[in-house]
Amino acid sequence: MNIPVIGPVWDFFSTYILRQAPWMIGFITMIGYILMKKKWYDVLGGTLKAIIGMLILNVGSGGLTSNFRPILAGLKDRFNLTAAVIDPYYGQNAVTAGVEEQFGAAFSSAVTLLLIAFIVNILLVRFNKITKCRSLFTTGHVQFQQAATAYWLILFALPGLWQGGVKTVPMLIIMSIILGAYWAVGSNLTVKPMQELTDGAGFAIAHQQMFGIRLGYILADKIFGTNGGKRKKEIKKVGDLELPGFFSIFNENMVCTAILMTVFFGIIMVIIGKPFFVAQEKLKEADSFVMYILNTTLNFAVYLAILQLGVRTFVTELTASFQGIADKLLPSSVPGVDCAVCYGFGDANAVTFGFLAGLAGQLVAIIALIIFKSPVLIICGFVPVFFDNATIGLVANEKGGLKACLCIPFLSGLIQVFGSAFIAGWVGMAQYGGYLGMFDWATVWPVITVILKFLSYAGVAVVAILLLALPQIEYMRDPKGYFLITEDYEAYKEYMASKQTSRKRK
Ligand code: ASC
Repeated sequence: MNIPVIGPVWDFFSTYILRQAPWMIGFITMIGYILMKKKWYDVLGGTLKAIIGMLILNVGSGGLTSNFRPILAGLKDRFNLTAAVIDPYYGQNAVTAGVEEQFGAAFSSAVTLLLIAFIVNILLVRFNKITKCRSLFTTGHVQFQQAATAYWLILFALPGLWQGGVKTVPMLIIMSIILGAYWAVGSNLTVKPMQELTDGAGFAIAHQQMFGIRLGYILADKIFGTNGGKRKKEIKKVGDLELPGFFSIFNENMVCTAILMTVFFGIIMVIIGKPFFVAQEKLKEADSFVMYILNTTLNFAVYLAILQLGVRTFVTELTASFQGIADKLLPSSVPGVDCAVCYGFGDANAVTFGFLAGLAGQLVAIIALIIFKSPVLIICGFVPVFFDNATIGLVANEKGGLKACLCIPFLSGLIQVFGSAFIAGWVGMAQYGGYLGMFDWATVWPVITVILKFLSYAGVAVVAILLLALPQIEYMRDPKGYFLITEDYEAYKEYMASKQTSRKRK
């Protein structure tokens, strides 16, 4: 769809701002501070800090991904598997190749879809007295990946939308409603877990495992925690572990990460074998493989530390300035940010434990697919296995302690593989070598696709109603605390404490 009025300005905005998280975060910070009528030099300083912080975070998360993605994908070559890699970037390539081949047209609508769905998200937050949505998506690179995958899934389910042109308006409107509602509702689900984890830092998660975060939060509390204060129980979190003797070195996050990653990735790299890495020109035949493994695996702790520095640099700027937006434009709302932002909070080791438990779950699921001769094979991609499970583990640890931090990401790892195998096989994306594979895209989106496939256009209404009902249900369960938690977290805590005391008295 051409938007003649906005034209080149929009092109510039979508390419360089909306889809580039650092600039989007900087843009929002700038608007927020301007609305707060800050002095121009404060606006400039705050905006720069936000952009730089996010760029630092990107160095960390990009470094993790580029170092460890080839290793996991290497398992595929080592065992000669024809498998789809679950990873947002492999998924993106699969969509691009698939749309071209299946529909004979270059795929270009994801950006337009992204824009309209983003407007749906803004409107849902703007009218949150009615919709109860409190969080705005700001992670453009993720939105772009999701727009591409949603495009395929919806087109697969509703082929009638395709009328010989990639740019039909009804198609984009239907897609935007579903995607925009998913963004608003999904990130809204993370408001409570994040406010509790960060003691009211004032952000939600706008990423690819938002339902996973809430599910992990609920399960951790119900199974391993106090069940909303109903059960008397002391929660032993990862950070409470007091390890004796040699094990005490694991209390230090960097050391813990370094040792665990060296063991786990070391084993995987030895299984893959030196020739693979030589062929990839990562090292020369004459170089020491042991030192190469150590250099690679120790870098995990390095990138994690960089990532956390990035979070510390930008988070306060973003959330302080967002107050301006919440006061003037989007009442009672918080910014939805990259999942990695929460790694600056909670027990640092929970990130590592969650990841490893998720990896174990994924490996078990992959072996099951091989044993049961599944027609679709999946291979772990680094982004889902790390970023989903570290995040879910961190939240689970907060509510349910160490056991929750290990069991729930393990379960999530199983679900990521089985859910992705099902959906990628069914819609035909597996044959193009990849699928997005993040938690919500292995659970919520397969369900949405099934509903749309079997109910057709009525399914669009069903999906929209089901999604939009979620914030309403959460609101009805606690009308008083619902907006207070974003508006004034200290007051919210007092309110919760008084609720607990009055419950005990009864
Ligand atoms: C994703 C994706 C990334 C990472 C990053 C995590 O889903 O596409 O590049 O997660 O956002 O910080």
